[in-house]
Amino acid sequence: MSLTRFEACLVGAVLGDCIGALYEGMSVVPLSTVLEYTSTLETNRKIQREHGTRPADFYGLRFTDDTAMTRSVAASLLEKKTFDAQDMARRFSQEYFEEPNRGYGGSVITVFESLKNPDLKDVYEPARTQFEGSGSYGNGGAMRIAPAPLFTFAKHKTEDLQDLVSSVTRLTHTNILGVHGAILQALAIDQSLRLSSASDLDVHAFIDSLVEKMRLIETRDKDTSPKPSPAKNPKRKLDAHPTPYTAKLEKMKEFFQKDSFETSEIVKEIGHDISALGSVPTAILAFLRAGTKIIPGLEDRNKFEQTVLYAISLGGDTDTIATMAAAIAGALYGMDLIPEPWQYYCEGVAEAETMAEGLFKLEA
Ligand code: 8NA
Ligand code: MG
Ligand code: MG
Ligand code: MG
Repeated sequence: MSLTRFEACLVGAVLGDCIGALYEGMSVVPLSTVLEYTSTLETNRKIQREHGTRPADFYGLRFTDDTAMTRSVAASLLEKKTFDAQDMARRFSQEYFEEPNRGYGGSVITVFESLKNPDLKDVYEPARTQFEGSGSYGNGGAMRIAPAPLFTFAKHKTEDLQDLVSSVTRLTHTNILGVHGAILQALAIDQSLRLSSASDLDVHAFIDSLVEKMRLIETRDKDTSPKPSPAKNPKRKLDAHPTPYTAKLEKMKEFFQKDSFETSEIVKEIGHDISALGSVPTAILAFLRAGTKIIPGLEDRNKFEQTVLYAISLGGDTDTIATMAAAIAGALYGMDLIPEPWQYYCEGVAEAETMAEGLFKLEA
């Protein structure tokens, strides 16, 4: 295992967030629009290099809540060298109050308010009481989880990954769908780290391995949360399935048996919204599709670039879907496939590299 794959996991996540944030909430995002934007970044960088200046109208891309929270997860794991709920909760809350305008979800900010109270005994309590006790099913747990699989990988403690992810996620998201989404995202990164970057990506093997794990997890943890829950008022047919993540992964296998499938079909069956169930499987699908088929219009782009551009073109919660897809892709491809101009113009890349290096060096 090489450092470059750890770095590309966290750097990729930053780039997916920064670039994806330009389109967040747009239900339709033409691929050509995103491609044109990144081409402009590349041209600007070339001019900047040649003339030593930055075009006057260009200020660079800021990261959002996805990266802000990922950094807190990494910083806490690095400083404590273990999971420390109080420390991580304090970092989430402190980070939010330092920079509240990073585009946080509408409800999670009330958790940060409560976590600010120095007399709070149980840091898990504020999240548990969200949504009449059903907890948030948003993708805010999954979007920040990349440091967790890196941590357990470096420490040779992959058997602890699920518990770690659950503990990190439940600080803000206690709905079982929020927790399972974060676990699925972490498992995908862990699988990606373990693949040989020299051999072809096998979509069916990758999905089957996730299905096997998620089926066990979903049948073990029945959804006992009180209302409201998306299963009670499903947006998509598969959301009401008793093991919905498993069902969506199986559905993806059907998609991949066809030569091509449409974005509208993905949105209808899998989703592209701010729920974990409506975005984590989508991010995995983007990674797998870009990793195995050339996306029409992106013939000149490498697999990492295709992953990010395609993930954003699926629309909806674009920063979060792209950050998750790019973390999985980076963990496989390493830094060689990550364009320098994208790194240059996105905020937080150097810190992501430093944190990845710290995680890589952790010892068992
Ligand atoms: P969250 O926990 O506040 O959840 C996000 C939203 O999901 C909530 O505000 C609710 O509307 C809804 N929700 C979650 N759980 C329930 C429930 N049990 N019952 C009813 N409604 C529920 O925040 P988060 O951290 O999960 O949010 C992450 C997303 O929000 C990311 O995409 C992030 O980038 C951010 N964000 C998204 C958009 C967008 O338009 N897609 C815009 C700004 C910010
Ligand atoms: Mg965001
Ligand atoms: Mg988002
Ligand atoms: Mg380097």
